Amino acid sequence: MSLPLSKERSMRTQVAIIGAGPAGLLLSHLLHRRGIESIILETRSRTAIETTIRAGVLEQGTVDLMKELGVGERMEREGFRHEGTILRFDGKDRRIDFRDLTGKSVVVYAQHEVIKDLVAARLAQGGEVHFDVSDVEILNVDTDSPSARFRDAQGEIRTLEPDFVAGCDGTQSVARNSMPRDLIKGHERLYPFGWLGILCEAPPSSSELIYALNNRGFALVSTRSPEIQRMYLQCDPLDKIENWSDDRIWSELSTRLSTRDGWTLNEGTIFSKVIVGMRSFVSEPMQFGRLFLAGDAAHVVPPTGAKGLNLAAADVRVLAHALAYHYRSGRDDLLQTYGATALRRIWKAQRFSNWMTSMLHRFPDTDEFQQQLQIAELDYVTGSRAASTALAENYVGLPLEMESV
Ligand code: RFL
Ligand code: PHB
Repeated sequence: MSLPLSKERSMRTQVAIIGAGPAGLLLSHLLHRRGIESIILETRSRTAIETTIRAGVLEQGTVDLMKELGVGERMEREGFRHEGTILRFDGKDRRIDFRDLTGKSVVVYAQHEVIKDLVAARLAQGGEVHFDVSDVEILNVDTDSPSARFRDAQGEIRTLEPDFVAGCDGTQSVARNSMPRDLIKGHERLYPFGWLGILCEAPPSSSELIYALNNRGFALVSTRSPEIQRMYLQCDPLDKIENWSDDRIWSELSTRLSTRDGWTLNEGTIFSKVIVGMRSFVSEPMQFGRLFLAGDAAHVVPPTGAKGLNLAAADVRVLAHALAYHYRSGRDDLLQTYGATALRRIWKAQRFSNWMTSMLHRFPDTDEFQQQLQIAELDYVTGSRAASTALAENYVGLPLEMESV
C-alpha cells in the first residue's frame, strides 16, 4: 500500500537508518563519530526497546566498540567480565579458559541495557530518533534519490530524503522485503527445538556461564546481576508457556544441570518466561542500489553461540567504514564490497552457532550412537588445547576483517 502524498513533510539526511536495535543505534554512533548525519526510524516506543529482554554476551570487539564510542561507562561498571565458560556433560564440568587460550574475554551485559546507553547518548548528542513510527516504506533505492516514507507518532506522513538507507530493522525487515524478490536468495535452517528463557530473583549459581548437555536436553545458566539470573532450557518450539509451571521449570533445570559432585542450583521467584524458536538464516545480497542491510535484517543465528548482537555490531563497523570512505573520497569501492566482506564473518558465525547448537542439544532423532558422538565431541573439545582454542576464539569473537583501499 502506498501512502497518500498530501500533507507530506520531508527531511534531508545523509543516512536513513531503519530500526533502533543494536545495529541501527551503533551505526548512528559510528557515523556521528565520522561527521556523517543520520536519522533513525523505529516502529516501537522508547520504553519498549529499552525493556525487551534478549541477548547477554558481548564479544571483546563489541565491548571495545562501546568504549571507543564513549558509551561503555555503565557496561564497565555493571557488566560482568567472564574469562571462561563451563561445558557440563556426563555429570561433570570442563572449563574453557578464554583468557589463557586467546588473551581475550567477554562481558555479560543485557542487550536492553546496551540499548538504553546507546539511545541516551545519541539523544544527548542531538541525534534524531523517531520512535513509534508506522507504515515505513523504502523507495527508489536503485536511483540516486532514495527515500523513506513513514507515519510519525502524531500520525503525520513524512519523508526522509537520504543519500543511503541502512536496513537495520530485524528479522521481519521491511528493508529486505523492499528489494526485488527475484534478487534475494535466502539460506535457512530450522531447528526442531526452541529455548524457554526465564529471569528470576536469585543469587548467581555460578561465576561463569554453564552450557549443559543432558539426556533430557540442553540447559544454560547465565546471569544479569547479583540479584537477577537468566536461564534457558531446550524445549519444543511449539510448546505453550502455560504448560511450564515454575515448579516444572525448576525441576527440569535441576535435572539437566545435575552433576556427580552435588552442585546446587539457586532457585527464586521467576518473573519472566518466554519460548523462542531457533533458526539459522542468511539473506543475500546485503545491498541493492543505495540500500544496505545489517544485523538480523540480513541474518539470524541460533543463540547458542551468543553471536547475533555481536554480528550486528560487526556489520555496521564494516558499513560505517565504507560510508565514511565514500564521503571522504567520493568512491564507492568499499560500499560495493560491503556485502562480501560482511558475509565472510557471517558465515563463520553461522558455522560456529550451528556447531555449538548441534553439539549441545538433543535432536528428536538422536540415537544412542549420536549421543555417544556428542559426548566424545565435548570430551575432545574440552580435552584438546587446539580444539578448546577453536571454541574460545570464536566465542570471544574472530578478528574483524575490513577491506582497505
Ligand atoms: P533488532 O534488535 O531486532 O532491532 C531491530 C529494530 O528495528 C525495529 N523495526 C523497525 N523500525 C522501523 N521500521 C520498521 N519497519 C521496523 N521493523 C522493525 C524493531 O522494533 C527493532 O527495534 O535487530 P538488530 O539491531 O539487528 O540486533 C540483533 C540482535 O537483537 C539479535 O541478534 C540478538 O538479540 C541475538 N541474541 C544474542 N546475540 C548475542 O550477540 N549474544 C547473546 O547472548 C544473544 N542471546 C539473542 C540471545 C537472541 C535471543 N532471542 C530472543 C532470539 C538470546 C535470545 C533468547
Ligand atoms: C544470555 O545471557 O541471554 C545468553 C547467554 C549466552 C547465550 C545466549 C544468551 O549463548
